[in-house]
Amino acid sequence: MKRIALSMLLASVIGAAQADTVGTLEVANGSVVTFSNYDGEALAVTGAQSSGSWGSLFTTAGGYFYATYLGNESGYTNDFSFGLGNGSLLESNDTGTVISQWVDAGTVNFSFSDNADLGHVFHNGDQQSNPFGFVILNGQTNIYGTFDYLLGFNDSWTGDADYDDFVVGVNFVAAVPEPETYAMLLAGLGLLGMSLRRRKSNMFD
Ligand SMILES: [Ca+2]
Ligand SMILES: [Ca+2]
Repeated sequence: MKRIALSMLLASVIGAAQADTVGTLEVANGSVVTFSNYDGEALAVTGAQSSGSWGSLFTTAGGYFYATYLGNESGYTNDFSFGLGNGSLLESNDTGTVISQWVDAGTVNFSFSDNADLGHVFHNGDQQSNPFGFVILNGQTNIYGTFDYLLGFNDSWTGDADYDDFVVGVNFVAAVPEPETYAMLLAGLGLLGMSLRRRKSNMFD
């Protein structure tokens, strides 16, 4: 009986530990949006785009969020950027530049900024105001890597809706338990085993 109880406990503990390691990047409040004239620099690596979704990105567990600069289409005095934690991606960066940030489960804290014309800062989760905001495009593999999603920002200064003014590829890697977690788990199981053995030997005292 005790052996069954112990194996059940072991299975549930291991199951819980494994559940902690599984986390994904998901779209919240998504709704389809269509657009045209996606013709930014990112075209060369992403192909033509004509639809995506509104919404925000959230993670189901803690982990590392990666953002890769894929290109922009800006002119005149435009100056766009992408912020993630203390890091940012700028127009002056080389395409392929990557920044990363630890994120807790929930809405990912990133933003797009229009630093010139309108001075807008648009955070993930803000109410989108067509055509100002960003669309979430399907993930893909291109010369810069494999991405969970592509994000296309539109600054709307001219009222267009092409969502190629600043393009970022994003990835999420869920946290893996630290070795200490496993050490504590094994130590706990060891104590349990000792107490069971002690009880068993007491039966024969
Ligand atoms: Ca635009
Ligand atoms: Ca554009």
